Amino acid sequence: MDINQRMQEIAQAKYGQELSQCGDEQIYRVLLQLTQELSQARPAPKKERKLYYFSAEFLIGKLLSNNLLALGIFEEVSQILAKYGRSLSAIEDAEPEPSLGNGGLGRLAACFLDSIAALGLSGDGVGLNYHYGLFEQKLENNKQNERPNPWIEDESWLIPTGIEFEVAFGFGPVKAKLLDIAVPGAHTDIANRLHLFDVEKPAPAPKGGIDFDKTDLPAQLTSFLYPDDSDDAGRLLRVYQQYFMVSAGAQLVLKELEERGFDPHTISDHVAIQINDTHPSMVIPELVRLLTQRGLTMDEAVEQVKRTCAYTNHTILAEALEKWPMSFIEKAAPQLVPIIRELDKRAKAEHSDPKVAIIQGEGAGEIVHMAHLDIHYGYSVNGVAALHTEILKNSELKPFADIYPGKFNNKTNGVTLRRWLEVCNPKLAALLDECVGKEWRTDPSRLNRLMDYYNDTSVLDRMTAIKAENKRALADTLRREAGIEMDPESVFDIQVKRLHEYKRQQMNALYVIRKYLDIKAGKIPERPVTVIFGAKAAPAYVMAKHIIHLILCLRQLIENDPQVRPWLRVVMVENYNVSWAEKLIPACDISEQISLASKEASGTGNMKFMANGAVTLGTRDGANVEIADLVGPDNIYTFGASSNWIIELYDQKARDPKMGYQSGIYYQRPDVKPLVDFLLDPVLTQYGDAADLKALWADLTGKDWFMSLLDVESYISTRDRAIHDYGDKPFWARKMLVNTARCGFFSSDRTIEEYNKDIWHLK
Ligand code: 26V
Repeated sequence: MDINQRMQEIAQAKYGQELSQCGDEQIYRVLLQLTQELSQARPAPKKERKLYYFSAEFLIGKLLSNNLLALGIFEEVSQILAKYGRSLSAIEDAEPEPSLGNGGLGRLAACFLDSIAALGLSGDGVGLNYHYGLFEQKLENNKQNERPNPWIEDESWLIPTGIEFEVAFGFGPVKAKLLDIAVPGAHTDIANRLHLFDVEKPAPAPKGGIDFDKTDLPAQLTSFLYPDDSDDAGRLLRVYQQYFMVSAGAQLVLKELEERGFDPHTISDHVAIQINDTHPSMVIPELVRLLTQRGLTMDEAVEQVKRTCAYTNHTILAEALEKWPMSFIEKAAPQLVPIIRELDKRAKAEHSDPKVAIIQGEGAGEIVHMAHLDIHYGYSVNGVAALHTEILKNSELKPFADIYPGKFNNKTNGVTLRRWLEVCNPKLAALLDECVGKEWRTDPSRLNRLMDYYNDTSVLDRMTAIKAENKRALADTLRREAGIEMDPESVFDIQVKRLHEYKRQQMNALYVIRKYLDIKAGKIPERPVTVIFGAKAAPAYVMAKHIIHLILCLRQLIENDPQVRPWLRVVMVENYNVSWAEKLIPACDISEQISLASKEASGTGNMKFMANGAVTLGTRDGANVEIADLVGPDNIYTFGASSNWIIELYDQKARDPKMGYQSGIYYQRPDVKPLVDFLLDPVLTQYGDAADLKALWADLTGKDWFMSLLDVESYISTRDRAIHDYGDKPFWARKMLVNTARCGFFSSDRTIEEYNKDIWHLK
């Protein structure tokens, strides 16, 4: 097809004018239509066995560049636009970013769909079409406020299908309308689909904040992603959402199975369902129910489901493992209750250990343990990084690993290097083409050949120059969009991820305090550092909001201090999302991955930073362990207590709650106390809310459940060492080079090949 001609035709038909006369937003819509036409013209792969990736989140990000790349017309379109003096990145500004995910789990699902399609495999996503998605973050008066993020426009990536299913809730039936987003595969000619279910009449956006009537069903079913679940109405709504997704999804699976000409008795030969964390776990009893309706006996249905469903665990945090009161399920989906009881009875008959029961408690206190349902009735259980899987097998899920040793397997996460290198860092991608050949784009293991340039000063200099350009571009964007000034010559030290105590943004803030106090005492750092944060806190997560408050107060304090400002800056980007990540990651020097060892299942930001030549400063946690193995100790900065030691400390504490180590550190370590006490200093509290900062101080000195104070000293000294090393340009450039050279393992294409070989067996 002549792309230029088609673009002109669309512009004429839509706007009655030539492309050259169109504004950026109009050109965006022309390209949206073009991309949709090309994607929809692609066939779905015709295969014997098809995967359905069930997930409550798909953090797909903007799709224009991604899809142009997958369709193989990214370069051509960029050149056509250049002829009119336009750039794709400016045009992409017109595209709203869907926020259909919270963080890592949702973004992983999006990377996986990209890789499944690129590998030509038959695999679709199944999820929900949240209208306001995850909230939009506003930073006001040094605090986070939330607003709805309406992202759906009249013309969007959503394709109406006309397909509808009925979902039977306790209060009555609701129609689930299916909308699709095309997922064209790079380097293939197929397209898969992301299936998003929606209600017929969605509720309008709430005015002002994100409060809404959680009992207004069905209208509110697809309003928000995981609405505040700190109260029962919110938690119950979440169960309704989950059942809506899995019931409609299971019906879609069966409809397509029948259309492909297969008998429901043989579903496990033709379908694999991957359950992404426990949010879609009700698909198990729902599928049993639907199969028995279609003539299978209970035994047959259970057997088929057991061979169809596989479960991925994404966290070991006990508070994040879903356990629903039976009364909630009774209310939302009463027809599932007898099936869950039957599944529980069968599991109990075989395994008497109460720790592995699906239903625990009695009477009104009965709860359903969703992960236990998945493990008994799925054929595979996987963790998302080597260390995480070992912890699942040896501690968190040990009783299950003892019963089903063969089910447990590891699938270390990955990221699509198409979005996270080719699209977001085109200059580095072009250099890689020159050095290792364009083949790395289909075979990321080729990136290892970059090691041949370890001593090539011209390549090292070019990598340094590209990093500098990316840093300037980020500084320009921040100046333009947020009025933030930063010194592109300074070290860009970045921590971007959801705000959670276990990720320890508070420990990063303690480092900032250390440097601030040093500078005030006349101890000038070796070189200027810009400490960049991006993080959303769950609206009801009080301590996380206090940490954001601390960061923002520190920022203002330093901005107002001409003595400190030349050496230390704090920047917090507002509303951190996929688009911000694409700008921040290529500009990063030091990647902060500082979770308390054993707590971060994998991390995927760590992999994106690594690919873009940032050097990791991290604990030996999640996939950091594998990054360290791949790059070697000279090309990563690790610090802090080991995961084994941390697990032992938690065990001790469980045995004897008085075993406090944290407050001990505060009182015993003379270097630590002043950092924490600075939270009470009027020098700081003048910029914010003294009570909030005091609450954070009290938590750090009395509880510090995620042990920031345990690691803070080794963190500070290791970070100082990294910043020192940065001064030796060739020395640092080699570290950058090794990181990019070794990132091929973290391509999600590799991860998906492993899922397919070990779990899905798609042919
Ligand atoms: C959920 C919740 C919900 C309630 C309270 C606290 C809490 C804490 C954590 C979570 C996370 C849920 C699952 C999740 O997003 N896991 C992330 O999955 C990524 C992809 O596998 C992985 O890279 C991250 O390490 C992991 O945190």
